[in-house]
Amino acid sequence: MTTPTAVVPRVAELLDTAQQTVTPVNAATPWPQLDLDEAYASQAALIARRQARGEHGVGLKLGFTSEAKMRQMGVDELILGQLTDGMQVPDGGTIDLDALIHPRVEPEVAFLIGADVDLTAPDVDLAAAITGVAAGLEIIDSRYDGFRFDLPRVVADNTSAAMFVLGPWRAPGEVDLDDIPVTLRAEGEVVAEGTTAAILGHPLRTLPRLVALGGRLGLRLPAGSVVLAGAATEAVPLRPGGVSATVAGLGTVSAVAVPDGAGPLGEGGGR
Ligand code: OOG
Ligand code: MG
Repeated sequence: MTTPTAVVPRVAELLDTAQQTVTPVNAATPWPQLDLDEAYASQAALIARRQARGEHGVGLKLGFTSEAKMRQMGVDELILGQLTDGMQVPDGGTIDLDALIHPRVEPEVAFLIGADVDLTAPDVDLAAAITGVAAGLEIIDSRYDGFRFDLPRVVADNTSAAMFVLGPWRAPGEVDLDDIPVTLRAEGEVVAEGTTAAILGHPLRTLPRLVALGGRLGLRLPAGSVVLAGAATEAVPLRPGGVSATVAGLGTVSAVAVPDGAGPLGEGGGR
């Protein structure tokens, strides 16, 4: 990693403010050129700001592990983002659309890491540390106008991470993740379909990639951490109403998106 430059705190502040004010960074905003190292440093600074507000890291996510996602977003490299407790919505819980700019939802496979893992250690066997597998929903919400970015920008924006929901954990020995149908539903209707094979051929193949990327960034996964392996399908716009993801044989996870104005900040609250 290069030494963080002066652009790093500035970018973190712009993106943090965009998220907190639910206002995208528009194309007119003066924007420094970032290389990928500076982008990951900006992401770390963004997470540090959230931690300073009392949030805690709860895991890591990978992005662009499927062709469908890479094609949709026009990028071709796997990326890593960080999850905090402030982003987690309980299974069956409510997603406040007031807090989101232009949210999209995608189905995920999630892993529970049962032991402390230092990703910088040599010969890390992350698969051996898995104690749970679950279906997940990820709500992504780019802080950039029009959901448009290049690779450094989406990395700085913590890979568009906004919220996530986890289904019930299953023991890893109980589930087969090889080429399993993945279905995303909104209001009961199928809105995206794929297979776990779309995730680098098999979701477990994401783990060495996570170790390589996370190790380079000096990250650790304490016992109890969550890993999102990356969406198997394109993301779809999140509309008011129920949304669910099902990974056949693994389980279903759901949430309800509550329309703008219906939350506690609507009707007189406002922002
Ligand atoms: C970036 C997030 C990608 C995934 O599962 O591939 C991601 C984006 O699409 O805005 O989370
Ligand atoms: Mg994702």
